[in-house]
Order: sequence, then structure tokens, then C-alpha cells
Amino acid sequence: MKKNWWKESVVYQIYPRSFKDSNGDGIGDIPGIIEKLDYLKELGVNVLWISPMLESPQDDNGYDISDYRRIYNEYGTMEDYEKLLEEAHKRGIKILMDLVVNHTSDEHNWFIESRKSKDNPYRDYYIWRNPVNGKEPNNWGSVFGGPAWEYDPQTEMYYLHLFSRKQPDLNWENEKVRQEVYDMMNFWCEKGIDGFRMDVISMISKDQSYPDGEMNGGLYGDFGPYCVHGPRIHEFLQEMNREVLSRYDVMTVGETSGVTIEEAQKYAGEDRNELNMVFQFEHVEDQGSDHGKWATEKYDFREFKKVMIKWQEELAGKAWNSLFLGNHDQPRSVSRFGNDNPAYRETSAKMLATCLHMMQGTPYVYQGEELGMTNAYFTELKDYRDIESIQYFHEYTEAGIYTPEYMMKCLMLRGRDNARTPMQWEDSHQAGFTEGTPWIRVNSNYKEINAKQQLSDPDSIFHYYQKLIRLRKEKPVIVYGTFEALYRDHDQIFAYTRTLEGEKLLTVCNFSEHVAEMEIPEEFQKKAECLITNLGRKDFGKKVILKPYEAFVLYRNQE
Ligand code: TEU
Ligand code: CA
Repeated sequence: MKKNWWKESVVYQIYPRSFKDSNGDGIGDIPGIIEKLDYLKELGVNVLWISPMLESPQDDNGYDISDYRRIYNEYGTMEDYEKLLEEAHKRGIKILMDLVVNHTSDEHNWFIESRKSKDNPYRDYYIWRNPVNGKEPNNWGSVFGGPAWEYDPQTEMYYLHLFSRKQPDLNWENEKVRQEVYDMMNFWCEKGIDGFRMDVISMISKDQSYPDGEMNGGLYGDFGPYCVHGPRIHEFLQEMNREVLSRYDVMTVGETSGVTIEEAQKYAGEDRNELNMVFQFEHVEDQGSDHGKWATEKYDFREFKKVMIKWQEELAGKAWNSLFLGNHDQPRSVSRFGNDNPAYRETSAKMLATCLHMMQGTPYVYQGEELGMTNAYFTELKDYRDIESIQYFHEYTEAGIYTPEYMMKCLMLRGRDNARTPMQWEDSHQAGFTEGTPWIRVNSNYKEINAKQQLSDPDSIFHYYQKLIRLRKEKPVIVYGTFEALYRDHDQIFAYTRTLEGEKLLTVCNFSEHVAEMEIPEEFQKKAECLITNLGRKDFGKKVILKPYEAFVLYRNQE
């Protein structure tokens, strides 16, 4: 397999608004990130993906950009950003920019021009359609609730917004739009960034016939089949690769929800000249509800394991995996896939990390995950800030689809703000995140869960992550070894081996709160070295009884 630095890396995602506030205004900022670079260095990660920091009215916390060449003033200045790059690079840490080019803010100059008149030079930068029978051009719903079309009285036409009405979709059919995007990307590459995480990049090419979508029991039609992995997507990405990516040594990861194995091989196939890897979402996608993510069921372990194994096996040798259990759009991984009850929180957080970091692919750590931060579990709507959570609460309760009580429960389990509460640095005022009042409430468990405490405890989740990350640098088998699943049908255990020439790893994880019995494969019995264990196990005889959420990794070198 071809060696690449981005295969050997561990990426840490920063949600800047909630990472560290340096000036007491309650909003995280660039000087705050700089202040914490040594913390990240100590953790051992070598790439940062930072959620958008460009000029924005913050309708969707920066995923609505109004100027691609300016830093959002509450986060700092261009000088601050340049200093961040320099300070990170000094520490051997690379930085990925979050590239949001499916849409801009409605306050972007292009859109301000575009909406002025039908013959404005920027008109075709966006997607405008005439009303049909006095209504929306088709039945599509937006990802955040409500219709995907907004009427604009100025020219009596509708514009498309797959996300909020303040996020109009760019028209990628227009060559000028594509050139503007590539110029902007080159501008940032010249500045010295090390790559891009590409926001909803799978949605930039739309089926030009704009037909109605299936209703699937919801209030609006599904745009999915016409906008996701659309007709020209691979052509556009190959063009972007020629115009920008191929000119620099940059890493790219595309956000491609709904991606299949076959489609992923097109986006990230080694010989395709598109992207290095994509985020697939099958393991965090929603089963069991007619209304997408708004479900309250616990995840199904067997299904989860099946999906994880499938991606390992089927991308092998063809495209590279990205590995994640959480991000700024998902609930906290320990609350969702582990167990955030104090009795099991630490053990299960370490178990999840073990399972993920030993697989083949590039692991992503979402800020606070390395501390075992949990869901916010807000009980009142007024504590929520997320546009999606607030809009759906109103939409579904007003339409009588769900009761307010049920919707509040969904938000507690699935809402995006669960992962957006401030980083818990210390056990003092506002968890050490700000000296003022944070833009969103701090999780009330910050006295027990915070970085300061964990840095002083050699057995903390932080130090466990540090060890996993270090092991990856020491043992090539963790990066390049072939994956093979064991105990496929077991309903508590997730176990697999990795093999690279003479080296072999065995990873064993108990995903349940009950003990689980297993047999260690012959070749690992007694002869192997234990690389890491979350419960201090010393005995690796033939038969082992795994404790709740226990995990360990055995290693042997056959030479
Ligand atoms: O998310 C895109 C996406 O596919 C959504 O389905 C996402 O999962 C959403 O949170 C639904 O619950 C990206 C960003 O990660 C997200 O933060 C932005 O809000 C969105 O694009 C629009 O830019
Ligand atoms: Ca600030």
C-alpha cells in the first residue's frame, strides 16, 4: 500500500466557538486556540480540522460564509490566523480548513448582487427558479426543516437553499462560480494551510430537472436523489483537483453523507484524482424513525458492528477510510455508543477509542472526546442554540407530528448542541472556557470532567488517548495492517486482527455493560505483548471473561 502522511496522522476537530475564549466575550477565538496548542501537542495529534472561521453572520455557526477571504472578527484577525498557522507548524501540527462551498451566506456579496435583478452579473451564481402555480418550484424540504426554496419579492423568483434560508446554494453549473472557488482555495493554500475538510461536498452537483422528491411520510419531498452525488460531482472534483489540490501537498476529506462503498471508491479511489478520503455516515445514520434523526432508540450494536466491518473490508486496498464516532453535528460518542453513567463512563470512553483507533483509516478525535465529555442533556428549549434543533422542535410540534415532550427527548439524545457545549478545561468558573458568560451553557458535569484533572491523572481518558496516538506512530501495523474481523455475530464483543508482514495485532472490545466470555486465538495466547488495556488486565490465557466495556490490544511479532 502506498504510504502517505495523512494515513499516518490523527486529526483533532476544533469547534472554535466552543474551544477556548481568550477575551471574556463568551465566544471561543483564535488566540484561545493558540493558547491550547501545547495541550494538543501533548495529546499527540498532528492535524487539526477547525470548523469555519471566516466572516459570517453565524446563522449556522459559521457554515454560512459571507466573505471567504476574511477571518470572522469575533474569532480574530488575519494576523491571528497567520500566527496560528505558524505556531501550529512550529509544533509539527498541520491545519485543515473547513471548506463550505455548497452554499454561502445570504449576506455574501455575490448573493447581495444576485438577488438585485434578473440580469445582474451575479444572478447565475445561485439557483433561481420561477414559481410553479404561485408556489415553490418543487416540494423539496431543507435539511433544517421547512421548504428548500425561499421566495424573493424583489424579482418574484425562488432561490434554492438545501440548508437554512440564510444559506443559498451556489450554482456549480456556472463556470465562474467554480473558478471563484478554486481561486479562493489557491489563496488559502498559498497562505500555508495543509488541506481541506469539505462541507457537504457531495451536494454541489444538482440534477438540472429539479423534480419533486419522495415524501417518505414527512412534510416535504426528499432532494437526496437529485442533489447528493449528483450528475457532475466527480467531474467537478477532478477539475478542483487539477486546478488546486494537485498543486500542493494537502490532505482532503469530503463530507459525503449517504455515500455507498461504490460511490466512496469514486471520491477517494487512489487512482481517481479527487479526494484523499471521505466521511461516510452509515454507522451514525438513523434507523428506526420515519423522520430521520429524530428517534430515541439506543443504537443497535450488531448493525453498528456490521457497518464498521463492511467499510473496513470493502474499501481495503481501494480507498482510505476516515474513522470517527462523533463531530459537531452528532451527539457525544460516549453517551451514544458507550455509557455515560459515572460507573462506566471512563471505561467505555477508553473502549470506544481503542476500537476506533486500531482500525484501518485516519482517526478523528472531536474536541472533548479525549476527556470523555458527555451529552449536554439540556431540558429546556431556551438552552438550545442550534438552528436545526430549534426549527425542528417548532416544525414537528406545531404540525402535531410529535409532542413537545417527545421532541425534547429527541433533542437530548440527538441534538447537535450536545457536542457544542464549551470545552471543559478546569473545575473553576465556566469550566475555564471563558471569564465571561459563554454563548451556550457549560455542561454541569465540568467539576468531574475537565482537562486539568485528567492531565494530572496518569490513568485518565486523556492519557489513554495519548497512548493510542503514540502507538500509531510506533507500530506501522496500526496504520497499514490488513483488517480481519473475529466473532462477527457476537452481540457484545467487537474483535479484530490487523496484520502487516510479521506483525499482528488483536483488538478486543466489550461493548456491553455485562461480562462477556471469549477465547483468545491460539497465536496470541501468552506469547503476545499487551499494548494497551483499559482495566489493567494481565491475564491473557485461553479463555477470558471480559468485564463490562473492557478493551485491550495484543501484539506479536512473528519473527
Ligand atoms: O453538515 C451536513 C449534513 O450532512 C447534515 O445532515 C448534518 O449532519 C446536519 O447536522 C443534520 O443533522 C454540514 C456541517 O457539518 C453542519 O454543521 C452544517 O450545518 C451543514 O453542513 C451546512 O453547512
Ligand atoms: Ca472571544
